[in-house]
Amino acid sequence: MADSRRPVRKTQGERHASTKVRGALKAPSPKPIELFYWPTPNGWKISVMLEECKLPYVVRPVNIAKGDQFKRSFLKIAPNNRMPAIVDPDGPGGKPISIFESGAILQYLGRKTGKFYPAGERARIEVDQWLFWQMAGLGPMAGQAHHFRQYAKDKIPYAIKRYTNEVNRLYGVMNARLKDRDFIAGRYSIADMACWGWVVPYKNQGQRLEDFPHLKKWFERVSARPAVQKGFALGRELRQGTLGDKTKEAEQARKLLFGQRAR
Ligand SMILES: N[C@@H](CCC(=O)N[C@@H](CS)C(=O)NCC(=O)O)C(=O)O
Repeated sequence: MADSRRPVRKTQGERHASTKVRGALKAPSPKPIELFYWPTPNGWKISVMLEECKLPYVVRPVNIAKGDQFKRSFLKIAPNNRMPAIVDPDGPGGKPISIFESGAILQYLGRKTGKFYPAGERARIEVDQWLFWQMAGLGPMAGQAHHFRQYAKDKIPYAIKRYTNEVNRLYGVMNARLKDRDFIAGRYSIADMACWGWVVPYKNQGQRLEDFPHLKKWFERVSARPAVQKGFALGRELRQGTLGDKTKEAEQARKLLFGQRAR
């Protein structure tokens, strides 16, 4: 994780902070949200949402391949040693707040801005159920598919089949849902942002988008949004290689990530 006392690079997001109105009194620029981030499907959810909402933010890289997620300063914010997390200096009551778990962060940012998370109870429930579906289903199952297909040293046919099939089933659920609508839960929302990043690596999950035509169209629709492209590109340069590589670095990262027990 970057030292938070160090001056940080301005991100695209920070550009939104200054509003110049000639001759008028300038409203104080909102303090940027700190985004603890690494470019992965869970990280993209939040970089995309910040870009969509045009909120000012600064990136605090959490290099999970090098163990930044175990640093004491990060654990104070995210005790589960997983990114993403945020610190909003302008939280409820004007006081700072830190949040971990990408679903909770999306809901918070949606409530804070009134964007991409409807306030009406029925519409909100629509979004919530699909958001939780992603958090508890699509994300974890696709993660396991990545693990057993790409990263596990021993190729275990049962595990590969189990998670590839389960992701296939989940893609089928999304495909059916998108048959007669453009977005997962009514209007474009945090539910779409949550799911999108997990469809990006569909090939690594052993899936073909051609088998899911409604999902494919939705994926293209969401991918075409400028904020999605910006959020997806954020920090791409930070990541070198992938966990499945045969390099020494990848081997060390796999040891660090896949042998975790209670500390
Ligand atoms: N449920 C968490 C999952 C976050 C998560 O798994 N993050 C991964 C990267 S995608 C991570 O930080 N891994 C670090 C590790 O495994 O030690 C969320 O959605 O925020």
